[in-house]
Amino acid sequence: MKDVAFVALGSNLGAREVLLADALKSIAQLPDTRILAATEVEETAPLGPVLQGSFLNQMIAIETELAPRHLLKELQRIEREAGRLRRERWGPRTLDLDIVLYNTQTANDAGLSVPHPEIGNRPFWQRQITSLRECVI
Ligand code: PH2
Ligand code: MG
Ligand code: MG
Repeated sequence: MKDVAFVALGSNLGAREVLLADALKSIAQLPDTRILAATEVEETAPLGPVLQGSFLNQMIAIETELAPRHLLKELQRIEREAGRLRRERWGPRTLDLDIVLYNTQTANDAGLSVPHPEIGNRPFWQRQITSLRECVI
């Protein structure tokens, strides 16, 4: 059965707009996965403890047959291909792809928490979720 997931895209290092656009293309090419809707890209002030440059953030709704763990694996591969290095937690990154929601499912194991634990702390995610829900449902 196909599931609907919301995936957040973020970048605050390098050619941010190009990195987000390329990520969208890579996600569109995942097996058994289709992009249903995408929000505008917005510039957001960095949240969290690290002093760093501002982010470009966007969110997409996808329909996918990949289970959450498999989707996460593919998203991490796309992050690596975008030159993502895992250095400082919460630090600057070329590309961050986070599963924010996956249907009504919840998961809470190593490296995979769904809904994303930061969902309540990011006003731009709240806006993006609302706007995607208007398109998708
Ligand atoms: N991601 C973080 C830390 N801080 N701030 C903004 N504005 N946007 C992000 O995507 C973001 C952040 C860690 O994932
Ligand atoms: Mg993140
Ligand atoms: Mg992440």
